[in-house]
This record gives sequence, structure tokens and C-alpha cells, in this order.
Amino acid sequence: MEVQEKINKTILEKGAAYLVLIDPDEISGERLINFVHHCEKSGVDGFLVGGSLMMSDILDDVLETISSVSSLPSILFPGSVSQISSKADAILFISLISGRNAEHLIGTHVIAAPIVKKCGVEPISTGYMLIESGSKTTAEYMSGSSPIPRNKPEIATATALAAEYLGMNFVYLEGGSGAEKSVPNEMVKMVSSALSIPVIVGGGIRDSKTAREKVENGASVVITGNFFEDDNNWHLVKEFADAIHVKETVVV
Ligand code: 1GP
Repeated sequence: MEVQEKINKTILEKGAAYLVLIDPDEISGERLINFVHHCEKSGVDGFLVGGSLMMSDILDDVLETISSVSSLPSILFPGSVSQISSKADAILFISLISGRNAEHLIGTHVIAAPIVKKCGVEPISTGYMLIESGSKTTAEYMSGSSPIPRNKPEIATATALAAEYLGMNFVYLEGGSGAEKSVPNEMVKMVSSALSIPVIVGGGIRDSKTAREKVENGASVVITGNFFEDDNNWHLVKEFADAIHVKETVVV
């Protein structure tokens, strides 16, 4: 089964999917093996791998490690063309539709497309939208584009609809890694109710209650990254997974 199909099946069965972002600069080796095992045991549905800026060159190693110890899909989340690898199961083929920077809308994609084809990695067309989240994030700085103001859900909705009409498979509402504030619930709600494609929400989600709120407001996929870079938080992975899988849990 293709990765996109798998994610859609999870959304249908569990109410939403939970993907954990792995930044190869932050975790590798034995610690990565332990973390991946722990995530799989705790109900995580897959891994995003990458980042806006990658300082190390261990992407292939990290992907190989993940696939050697887990059957969960690893999906590239590339900050640049250099983050394409045949060792991944899929790639979020992202166009930064919240910005007006032609390079990030279509330019780098022209360079990336033949590499993706050659690698045989499954592309998942994704409309990527940066949402203002308190202070400037790495994604914002690196892409040189301004985010959608957090009090303008109608701009986010119109942008997301355009992505759907252009044939994209997912829309990703991104607060940015380590964001001060997560994407506002009101925006998640307005965007999700207008769309018939799944909405991914990530950035600044640090507790299970916030993760669940995103799903209750219509998110189909929730991403966390930063929070679980601290081993002291690992015991909470299951709590996050249970909160996101709204169809599987009983709310007391
Ligand atoms: C970033 O949405 C992801 O691209 C995850 O963000 O690291 O803040 O959880 P955090």
C-alpha cells in the first residue's frame, strides 16, 4: 500500500493520524533506535524526517536506521533539494503556497522532480502554509516569505482551497518548529470545513490537550517535533497518540 493511502486509511480508522518529526541534527544512533521503538509501541503512525535547515549529512543513515527497526513509514519533509533520499518511503512534495517566492512555489520543484523520480520515492503533493506563530521561525527566515497572519483565517482558507483546486493531496498548516503559539483552532476549523482534502497541523504543539483540540477542530494529521527531542518527555508519546486518535479513545 502506498504511504498516502496508508495515511488516509489511518485517518478514516482512527479519526486522525499522528506523525512525529525527526530532525537528523537532533537525534541519531542508539538514541534514535530507542525513540523509534518507543514511538511505534506508543501508537505513532509514521515519521517525518527533515527540517528547514540541516547541519549534518546523516539523512540516509537516519532513514536506514528507522526502516531497520520499524515498519512505520518514513516520509521526507525536505527543507531543500539536498534532502531527497531513496531510503525514504515517501516525500512531502511541498509548495510554499502562503508565500510569493517563485523558487519555493515551483522553482526548486523542477530541480527536485527528476531526482524524486529516479529515487523511486513516493511524492505526496502538499500545499504548505506558514502561519504567524509569535516570533520568526526558521522556516520563515529560510524561505524568505511572510506567514499568513494568525487572525486572518479567511486568507488561510482561500489559500488552502486554491491548493485543493490545483490538485494537491494535503494542506499543511505550519506554525514552524518550536513555534511560540500553535496554529489557532479557529483557523484550523475554518480551513478544514472548507476542504475535502486532509489538513495537517504542526508547530508549537507541546501538550496532548492542544493536539486533541487540533483534531476536534478538523485536523486530519497532527505533527510534533521539538517536544520529543527531550528524552524526559518520551513517556508522553502515548498520551499524544491517544489524544489524536479520537476514534480509538474514550473521553472521561
Ligand atoms: C515543524 O510542524 C513541525 O515543521 C513540528 O513543529 O517542532 O514545534 O513540534 P514542532
